[in-house]
Amino acid sequence: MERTFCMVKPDGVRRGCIGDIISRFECKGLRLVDLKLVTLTADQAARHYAEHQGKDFYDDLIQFITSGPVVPMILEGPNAVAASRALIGATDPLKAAPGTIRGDYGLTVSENIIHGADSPENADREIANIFTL
Ligand code: DAT
Ligand code: MG
Repeated sequence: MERTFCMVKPDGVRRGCIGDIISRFECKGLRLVDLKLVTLTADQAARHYAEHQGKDFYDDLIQFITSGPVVPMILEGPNAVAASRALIGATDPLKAAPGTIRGDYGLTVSENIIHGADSPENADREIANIFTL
């Protein structure tokens, strides 16, 4: 059994998509282990997106992810990382297939509704950053 970390971003919360998104994960068979509604601190946001530091979109990304409440969650199931990434779809909602969360709910890469960890190691690190610290 594998655990992953996903997080409804501020645009998803503002637009009232929390329930629909959680429902998709549940219907897929992933078990919800924990979730909460919080606004990330600047430090949490910087740690969460450390790999993108220095990129041209980094400042906007930090501004956006701290702009309102998010819904971080821990999901569990066989191949939870790959399964959740498949449900979420490509980073750019314009390229994400219809039927994926980003393909169905998003329009722009800078506000793409949801985050999903890309490896079990990053999932553990992201869970520690946002649920433990
Ligand atoms: P993903 O969220 O699919 O793992 P990523 O890790 O490459 O994608 O990027 C993290 C977030 O940064 C992404 O969800 C949205 C934002 N982002 C990525 N590329 C971008 C770009 N070219 N312009 C603006 N925002 C971007
Ligand atoms: Mg990523």
